Amino acid sequence: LLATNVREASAAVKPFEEYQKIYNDIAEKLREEDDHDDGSYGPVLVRLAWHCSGTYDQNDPSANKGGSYAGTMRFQQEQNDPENAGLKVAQDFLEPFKTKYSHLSYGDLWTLGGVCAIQELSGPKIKWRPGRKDLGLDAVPPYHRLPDASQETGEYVRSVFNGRLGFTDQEMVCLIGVGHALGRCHPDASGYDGPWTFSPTMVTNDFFKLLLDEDWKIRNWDGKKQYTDSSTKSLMMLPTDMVLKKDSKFRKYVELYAKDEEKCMSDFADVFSRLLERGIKFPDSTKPMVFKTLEEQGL
Ligand code: ZEM
Repeated sequence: LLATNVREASAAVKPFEEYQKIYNDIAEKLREEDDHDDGSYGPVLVRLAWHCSGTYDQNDPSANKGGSYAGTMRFQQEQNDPENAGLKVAQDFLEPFKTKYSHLSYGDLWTLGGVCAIQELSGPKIKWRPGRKDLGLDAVPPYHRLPDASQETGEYVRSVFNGRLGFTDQEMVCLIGVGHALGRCHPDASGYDGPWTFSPTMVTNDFFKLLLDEDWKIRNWDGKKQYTDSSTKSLMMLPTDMVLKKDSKFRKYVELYAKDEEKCMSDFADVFSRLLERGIKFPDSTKPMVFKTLEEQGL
């Protein structure tokens, strides 16, 4: 018997080679289209994978329990969640692969897009499984499940990442810090502005180093409250990011990941993979897949 907060993935999936082909298509498009932001659509693809998964609530047995399974961000209703502003770009980027590989569900497409982006931006290998199914409008999760960046307490961050998503302190620190090594904030999307690191198209542990080493001051501007580094004034931290430095239980993991990049990357690979599978039960016949990068294939 399945718990009511879990959905069963389809066992009727394609062989590994088919998904490696889709991975390669996405990776090649990422390489070819470098006209976005800092030169890559990769970061926004990672954010799409996170936002379609991060709506999961382990306590919710209703039809609209969220998570990546149901591909409901294809509905206007979910796109209109203010937290999802700016993600249409990523959906549009991936849409041609839905047309080309019509057997692929949106949940599988968007999570695979995130896996591909992380690996192609020199991140670790992320295990991935297919079998999510598109569900209807009644599966759209309610708003306010995705975290609100203006909150500045550990209690709030834990209410999302532990209360709803079931992650430990260490796992949430790892997810947030590696996620925010990538990309930037857009005034016309979230209202925040700027990148977290000097290499926003590379998966690194730089977020942790910068958070500890730099002197972060509230930015003096007429936008939302955010922090800026005193030395270059070109980087940013969100209020929720600063919690990782201020809360002593979080901070010890920030220190660990700042010092040990290898541990940081292997923990991230594991926890990001589990994030993409929250609320889904996969049949034993579906083995986790690990894709080769374009570079490894000499492509
Ligand atoms: Zn983010 N994130 N995020 N995040 N995120 C933004 C951008 C990106 C929070 C948040 O409010 C914001 C995780 C956790 C949390 C990425 C990945 C991951 C932006 C800027 C905001 C405001 C959006 C914009 O303006 O376009 C909060 C409050 C979080 C937890 C407390 C986790 C976990 C992530 C992945 C593992 C990425 C890659 C971006 C950059 C997107 C881009 O377009 O460049």
